[in-house]
Formats: sequence, C-alpha cells, structure tokens
Amino acid sequence: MRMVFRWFGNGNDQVSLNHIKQIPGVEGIVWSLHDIPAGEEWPLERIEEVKQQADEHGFHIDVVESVNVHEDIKLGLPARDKYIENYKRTIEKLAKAGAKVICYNFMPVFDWTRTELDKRLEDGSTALFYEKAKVESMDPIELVEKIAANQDFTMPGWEPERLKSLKRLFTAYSQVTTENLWDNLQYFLEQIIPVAEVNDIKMAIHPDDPPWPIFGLPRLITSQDNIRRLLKLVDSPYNGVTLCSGSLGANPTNNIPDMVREFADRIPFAHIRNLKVYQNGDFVETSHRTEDGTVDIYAIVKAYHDSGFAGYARPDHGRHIWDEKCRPGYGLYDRALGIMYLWGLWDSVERQ
Ligand code: CS2
Ligand code: MN
Repeated sequence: MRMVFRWFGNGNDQVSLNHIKQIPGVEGIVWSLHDIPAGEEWPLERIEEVKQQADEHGFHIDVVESVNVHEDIKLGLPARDKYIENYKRTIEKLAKAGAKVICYNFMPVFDWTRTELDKRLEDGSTALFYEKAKVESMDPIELVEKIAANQDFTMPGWEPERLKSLKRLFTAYSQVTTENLWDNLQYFLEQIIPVAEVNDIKMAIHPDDPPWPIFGLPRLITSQDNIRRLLKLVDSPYNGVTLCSGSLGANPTNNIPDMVREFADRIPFAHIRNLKVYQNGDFVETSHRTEDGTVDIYAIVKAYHDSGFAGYARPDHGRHIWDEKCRPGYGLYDRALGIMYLWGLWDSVERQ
C-alpha cells in the first residue's frame, strides 16, 4: 500500500506540503490543475510546476485526481471528439511528467452530492452529511446553489461555471438513459485506453457518490456488478477503478471487501474511509475507525493486504476537528488520524 494525500495546490489549500510531510508514510500528493475547465488540454508548464513543488518536498506526483470529463462526452454529443482528443494530449503530457494513475469520474452534472457540509456529530466535530429525503424532495438547482453559496472554497465538481449551466445540463440529460450513458462511457474508454496503455498511465474511474441515481440523472459506477461491467467495456489493466469505500459504502448492500478481492488487479488507487448509514438512508461521514461507522475498514484493509495490494491509497475525506478551518472533507487532522489507523491495521495484518 503506497500512501498518498490529496493536495489542492498552492494558494488553493489550507494544508501545506510541509504539514503533509509530517504525516507518517505519505510518499506522494494527489493533485490536479483545478482551475482548468473540463475538456481543455493541460499545459505542460503547469504540470511541471506542480512536479517541481512536490519534488522540493520529496513527494511524487504519480496520482492525478481528477482529469475531469467534459459533459459533452458523457452526453454523447458530436463535440465529444474534440474533448476526447484534448484528454489524450493531457494523458501524454502527464506521462511525460511521470504520472502513473488518473482518477476521473463519469457522473452526470454533479460530482459527489451532500445536503450539509458541516453536520455536527456527537463528539462536537462536523462532517459531510447526506439527507435522503431532502435530495428526493428538493429542486437540485436550489439545493446546490444554497450549499455552494455558504462556501469560501470552490469545491471540485461544484465549480461556478458548472453551476451556472445546470438548467441547460438537466435539459440535455433528460434525453440520456442509463444505457446511453454506458454507451458513452464505452466510446470514451475505447479511445482513451489505448493512449493510456502506450503512455503507461492507469485510468481509474471513481464510483458515483452516492451510489444511486439522484435528481433523475442516471448513474453507473454504483455496485459490484456494475464495476464488473465497466472493467469489461475495455478489458485492459489500464482500464481500472478507484475503489472508494466511502462512496460505495453509502449503500450497505455493497460488499467492499469482496470487491477488493474480486477486482484487486484492476484497482490502481484506493480511497479508504468510513461513514455511518442510518435506517432511513441518510448518511454521515465519520472517523476512519471501523467501530465509528457502518463500513468495515478492518475487513477492507485485510482484503487489500491478502490480495497483495501494491497500489496507491488515500484516506479520502475526514471530519472537521479541533476547530480547523478547512475545505469540506479535506482537513489535515482527521485525514492524518485516518492514515495512522490505516497503517495500524496494515502493519498488524502484516505481522500476523
Ligand atoms: C470525491 C470526488 O473522492 C472524493 O473526494 O469526493 O470529488 C472525487 O475526487 C471525484 O469524483 C474523482 O473524479
Ligand atoms: Mn473517494
């Protein structure tokens, strides 16, 4: 297990590389060029700038999260070919700078969705929360605007330009069925994976969060069966998955340790975190500890270990603790605690 830590970049993250350096066992940063709109080709100089910053702290930049997929690709519109060409050029440049894994997602319109970004937990910390009834009853545009308005940070997946075009996107997606979306994903992968292969970069799709359709939009990467289907769309080791226990774990019928064992050689990147799912379908993000949530983190880490997992892993999200002012889900402290829990599990399984 090669531990990495998400970093949003100089001036865009309250966490510094100096601080990340002090978390035991972190070897690289998980990064992106967050200001470049989906669909555009990434400039090599910008990639090299991040590489240089990472180098100065002894970190690698092997894992990119994300290179976002333009909505026209997901919608299957004619303009997709242009955006796919740009995506290929970005893969080539990332390879030149030494990147090894690209995490991306194929969720229509929204990336992850929550109804509250600072839900108070019993211990006084706050965390991301999803209230099912609210999502099912509220107008998506109203909900999203309300949440984004209360934020100091631009959150990935919730960029202002994306929010501005919500109405247009909803109309466009009203024509797209789940099967259409699978076809559009296949079209994308058939073009991208050969380029990834030549450049030795593994593509790793992130599961949908939450793992079910919301606001009437189709969603694909939600279950073990669907991940199996995804891997067969293009049957190459370069077509892989970012197995996110937090996203998949919101549906308690998902057996994540089983997925780890089945897909082990197609998981270049693991997101490992816990959450608590309630009877009514609401869920809240918790500490990483198995006992604190409904996802069996011990069993997941053991499954990775048993499978000889040598890929990258990150603690994904954390709670906001010790009065830290931070990006929602991306404080330093709880993610660092999460890493120590993951290492503790890993080391003890290793010694057994
Ligand atoms: C998620 C996503 O894992 C996460 O933190 O909240 O924002 C994820 O980065 C994207 O879906 C990957 O494309
Ligand atoms: Mn994740």
